[in-house]
Amino acid sequence: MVEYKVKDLGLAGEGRLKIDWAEHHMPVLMLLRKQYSVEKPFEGLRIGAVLHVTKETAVLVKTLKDSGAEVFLAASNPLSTQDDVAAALVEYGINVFAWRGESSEEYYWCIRRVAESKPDIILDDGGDLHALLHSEYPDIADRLIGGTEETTTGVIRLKALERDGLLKYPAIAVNNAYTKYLFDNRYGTGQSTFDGILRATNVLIAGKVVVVAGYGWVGRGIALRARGLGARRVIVTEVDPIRALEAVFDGFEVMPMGKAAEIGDIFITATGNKAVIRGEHMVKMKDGAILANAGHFNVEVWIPDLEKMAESKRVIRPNVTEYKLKDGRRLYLLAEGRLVNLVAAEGHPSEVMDMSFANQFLAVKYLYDNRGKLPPKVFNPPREIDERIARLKLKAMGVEIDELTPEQREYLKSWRLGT
Ligand code: NRN
Repeated sequence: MVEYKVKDLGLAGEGRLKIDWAEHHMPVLMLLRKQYSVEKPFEGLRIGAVLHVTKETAVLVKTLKDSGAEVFLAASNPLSTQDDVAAALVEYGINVFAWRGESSEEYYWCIRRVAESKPDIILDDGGDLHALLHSEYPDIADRLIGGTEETTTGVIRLKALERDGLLKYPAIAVNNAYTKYLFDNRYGTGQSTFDGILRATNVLIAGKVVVVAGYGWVGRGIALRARGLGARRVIVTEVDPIRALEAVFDGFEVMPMGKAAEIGDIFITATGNKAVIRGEHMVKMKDGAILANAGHFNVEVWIPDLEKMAESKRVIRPNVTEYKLKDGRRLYLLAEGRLVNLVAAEGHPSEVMDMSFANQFLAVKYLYDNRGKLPPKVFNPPREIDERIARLKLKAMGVEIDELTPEQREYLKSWRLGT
């Protein structure tokens, strides 16, 4: 008997079409499903997941279910759920508690359903489930085989739990797999962020001044795509001198937000930190400046300052709130400051989530195969998982590479052979 709370089961038909589309663009995960739906390694296992409920996540959780697991799923953001996909997953036998537009009480109600399902292994995106289990369900956290974490923000929170000696189970930082962050964070977010901005505003990027706060893998991808879409200037702001230097040598302008605020047309935050764009910056902004966030939580554009400065506000387009300031200037906040790619668009394309979620699947298998043997620490995914996914992806793309000759293998191992 499937437990669920979704917007409308009647949307399952549309959801199935979206999932079919995603499955056709996720060859690596489908290969894993082909193998493990026969072997059924997760027979009898209860898996709790807090992820963005999208067509790509559907492919992952269907694969986990086909591999024998019972899956409980809640959304890792109150606004990112694709309701038709959620309906199709219930129809498929997944226990889903997710709908677009959850209040924060409802958001936590859904995550609690997953926590209280007594999972053996959990998957998280952003760390809210890890934090909730440690703070309010210690008995469930104690019996967990382990957990995974999808994104940079969540890994930072897991590391903090480990540093404070509180982490109760082994955790795999899926975000840190090469085949995750080099592709998902950089190329996925680079494209999906502009997908969200364009669907929400339909503005022309060409000729505009785009300001990117944060030059991590996400910021690198966004700056790259801003350049590709013809932005007149791409300005990066940073606090880390090394990343700032890299941005300079990558050909982007670098300056403090206090200066960028005066010239930017479109501001995109990707720092994982709070209050990156504050009132002191907003007061300097041009009439019509657009504020968007690509980070996990809605704290990077400091909304309380915007609310304080505004004389009035209105939703001028779906996912676009117009804040009218006392001097008549208007600032536009996208997606209520939440991650614009998943709220105003569909998140990253399936091709890149194919690798991220192949990492999630194989991380779950690694935790299960090594149950009881791993200490309560944060681990990067084993190198062999990364390489297996890269090889499968190359094969799926019809790309062949060279093999080391025995002499080369010997050469790389020896210190004697030189010039
Ligand atoms: N389409 C998507 N489905 C998607 N796009 C980005 N993400 C998605 N999750 C499910 C996540 C990325 O892996 C959001 C996370 O914050 C990021 O690490």
